Amino acid sequence: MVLENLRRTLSGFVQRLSEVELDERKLRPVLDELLLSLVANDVALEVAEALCNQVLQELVGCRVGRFEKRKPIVKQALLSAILQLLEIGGRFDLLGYVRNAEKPVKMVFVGVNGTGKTTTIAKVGYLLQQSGFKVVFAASDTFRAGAIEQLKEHGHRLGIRVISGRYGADPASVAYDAVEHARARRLDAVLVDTSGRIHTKHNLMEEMKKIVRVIDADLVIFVGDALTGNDAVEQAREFHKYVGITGSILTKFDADAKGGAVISVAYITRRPILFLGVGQRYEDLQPFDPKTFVAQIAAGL
Ligand SMILES: Nc1nc2c(ncn2[C@@H]2O[C@H](COP(=O)(O)OP(=O)(O)OP(=O)(O)O)[C@@H](O)[C@H]2O)c(=O)[nH]1
Ligand SMILES: [Mg+2]
Repeated sequence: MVLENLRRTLSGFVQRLSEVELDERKLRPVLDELLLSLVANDVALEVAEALCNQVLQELVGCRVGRFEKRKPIVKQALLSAILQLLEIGGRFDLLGYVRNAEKPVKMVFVGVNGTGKTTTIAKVGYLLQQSGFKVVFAASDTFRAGAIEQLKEHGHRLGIRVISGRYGADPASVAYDAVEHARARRLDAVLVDTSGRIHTKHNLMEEMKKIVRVIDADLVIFVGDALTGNDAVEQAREFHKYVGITGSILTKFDADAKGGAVISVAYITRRPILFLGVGQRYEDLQPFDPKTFVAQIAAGL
């Protein structure tokens, strides 16, 4: 027994000799290097800094082997922090949600012009249809020339009815008509296309708020263009602040997007990423999987 205790004490002593405690001075150079990699991968600077500071706090005071390399330890901690962030809102299973929710499920797609709202609505409509749900589109972008025809073209190809009004009509009332249509025909989901191009941010946000309020939307989905990096982050912040979003879809991943926007948008909104847009065909909508995404990021750090 005495011998056993002595052995344990001795081995603890030897272990302490071969270990060092991590402190900020040892960690900073490695963190700075990883911060630059994150930024090079299009993560917004403020988000990259916040993640690195979080990792620093977690690691300071940890004991590691004296000759162990610091970088793999710090990198692993950073990747865990990113994974935790991406799983924060829980995975959002859209099909499961629609299956269990009261019908019709009302979804409003928001975002600035050109990010891919209308294309994404067509893709989500197709996905729902493939799963046996009955869907209607609301052409609530009554602002941009050609917007109504664009949605109608998708509706025509997919065999999905589009409820529309005149250009200049109140977008909220078009959305409301689509909900009434869905109720009368016992449809499963209403997908509302909105305008991204209003003169001022204030007007745009007021218009979105009104649509969401008038139809009592179940889901508000932010659509951002992953290629625009920091701009997408600012937009997500604004829409979340003024309208409140359920989650995000980031588009154009087929076009060489580095992926940082996903991390930044998740960090700023603390809401799940639902899908990634990976092309222009209806099938090009990929459910977002945090683990696969982090594995891809890991390869690039
Ligand atoms: N490569 C690629 N292109 C996409 C993707 N999603 C949308 N696009 C393209 O992006 C362009 C703009 O898409 P829209 O769906 O019209 O964008 P929007 O947000 O509705 O634009 P506004 O109605 O002007 O506000 C179109 O040329 C789409 O085909 C994607 O995942 N990958
Ligand atoms: Mg559009």
